[in-house]
Parts: sequence; structure tokens; C-alpha cells
Amino acid sequence: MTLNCQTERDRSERTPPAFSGTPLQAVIFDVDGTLAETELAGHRVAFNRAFHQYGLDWYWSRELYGELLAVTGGKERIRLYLERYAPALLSRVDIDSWIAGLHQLKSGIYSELVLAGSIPLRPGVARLINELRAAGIRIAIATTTTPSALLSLITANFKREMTSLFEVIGAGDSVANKKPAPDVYAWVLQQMGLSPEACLAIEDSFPGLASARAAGVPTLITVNSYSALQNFDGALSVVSDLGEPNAPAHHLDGLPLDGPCVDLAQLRTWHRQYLEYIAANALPSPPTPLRELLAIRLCCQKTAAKSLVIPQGEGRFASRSRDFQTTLNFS
Ligand code: XBP
Ligand code: MG
Repeated sequence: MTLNCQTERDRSERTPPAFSGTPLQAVIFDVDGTLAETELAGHRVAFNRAFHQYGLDWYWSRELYGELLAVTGGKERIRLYLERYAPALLSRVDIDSWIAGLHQLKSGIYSELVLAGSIPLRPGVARLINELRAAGIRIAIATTTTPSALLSLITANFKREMTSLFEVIGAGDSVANKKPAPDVYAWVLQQMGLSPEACLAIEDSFPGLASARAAGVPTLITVNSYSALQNFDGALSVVSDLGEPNAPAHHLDGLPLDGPCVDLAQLRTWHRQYLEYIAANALPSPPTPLRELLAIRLCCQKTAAKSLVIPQGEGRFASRSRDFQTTLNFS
């Protein structure tokens, strides 16, 4: 059964007028931080256990791990740590395979953690995926984590085969450059045979947003404790999570959230508004240059009087992050 967030009356009041542009055909989900809060209690814990088993005295605290999330990808994150905190090890002749071995160990530990059921899906994720499937919207994945990590998360949280849920899976080392490069999104679009403006991405972080937008895909952000203070200029909308009927999402920035949670009607509305803005302003798409992303954001704010935030500095919206921190009591 698909859980819907709005009553039929709400839904008919929100039905957008006929629109002649490209309809929304696919939703592309990020994994880490978006489908589930995998970083703090999942990947970080697995890295630390792997360090111990590898005979290393390293420990990635919550705060240090937040810093290291500046790069996506586990192997890349280990290398960043080496550069900053243990540069002597970088001179090993076998450094690449040393990192790969450590990362493989970590990946196995991560899968065990996830399969043990310790990482649930974020609010609204299963609900929205079910609704998209029922409506025939195509669904794909664009992530920097490994296919095995994704498989563990899906196996633990869905009663379906991963490949029956997601038509295309862009993961791990399937592309040369990880996020924030556009490669994984470009690869997914190519596999699906879709143009970026026919899709909508759901991401949780600045590197994810940058990747999707550089590929021309309009993007919704669901923030988490690690990403709440990041700059999301150019996102269609920024919300706390996708929400559930009994646990509404908080709207934080950008195009307004019309109901208690993000559902297909809401995604279609945001997608249509994006295409109308692009068409009205004769903006190139894709990719959209950064200054125009900012213009989209400012335009969204003008149309979102209820949730208007005060811009501070050049396109940064510090008030949003502070409010959100207060709301959710992040440490
Ligand atoms: C997610 C990541 C990943 C995980 C671990 O980024 O950065 O690297 O932390 O991945 P995004 P590994 O959500 O933007 O795709 O499996 O490579 O260790
Ligand atoms: Mg992510």
C-alpha cells in the first residue's frame, strides 16, 4: 500500500495547471545521507573497526569525520586523512593497494553493520519510492559508495531485489570522477536515455548538489546533521527530510513545501516551476552555470513569501542553518 501525505481535497487544490514542458520522468536518489543516515553510525564506525583490525591507532571522531566528508568516496577519504595526518605513509610504494585493502576491509564491516539492521531508511524514503513506482516514475541511483554497500542497505530495508527497485545504479568506481564531478549523474542519464531536465535528483550534501547541478539535473536537498550548515544555493528546495504524515518535514529554504511531506505531486510542482523559470529566462540547460543557479534560488525565494529567509552576503543564507540547528537540536 502506498501512503499518501495529503487528503484528496488537498491534492486537488494543489493540482498544477496543464503544463506543456517536459514532464517529470525519473527521480535519481543519492544513497549516503539521503536514503539513510549511513555516515555517522555506519561508514564511520566501519572505518574505525577496520583501522583497528589493520593495526592502526587511528580513530575518526564524529567531528573529524565531518571534516573528512569534504571528499566523497571511502578510498578518497582515507587518502585525505593520510595527507593531513599521516603523510609519511603516502611514500609507501604500494600505497594504492594498501588503501584499497583497508577500504575493502571497511566495506565488509559496513555491510555487516547494515545487514544487522542498524541503519534504517530516513523518514519518507520508502513512502516516496513506493509512490513513484506506483505512478510509473522511473527511479535510479547516483552514489559514490560501492554497489555492495548499497545492496546491503537495500536488502536490510526493502523486501525487494535492488534491481527491481532501481532501473539504473550509478555507484562507486563506475565513473572516473566522483561527486562533486557530474560524471555519475551524466552516466545515469545516459543509461536511462533521458535529458537532465526530465529528472529530479534528491541529495543531502553540497558535493551531491554540485554533481547533480553540473549535470543539469534540478535537485531537492534533504539535509542531515553533517550537511545542515552547507551552502545549498541552486537547490530547488531544502527540507529537513521527506517527512511522514505523522512526522512532517520542515521546509528550510527555496521553493515552499505545500504539505506535511514530499510526495510525487510536490516533486511535479517543483519540477514544473523549475522548467518554467528556465524557459522564461532563456537559461541554458544543462548545465546551468553557478550564477544562474543563484538566480533560480533568489527567484524561488520571492515566490515563497511564507518561508522567506534573509540573504546574508553573496547568496549565503545563514539564518536557515541556524534555525534548523535550533529545531533539531544538533550538537
Ligand atoms: C557518500 C560518500 C561515501 C561514503 C562511503 O557520498 O562519501 O564515500 O561515505 O563510501 P554521496 P565508500 O552520498 O555524495 O554519494 O563505500 O566508498 O566507503
Ligand atoms: Mg550523500
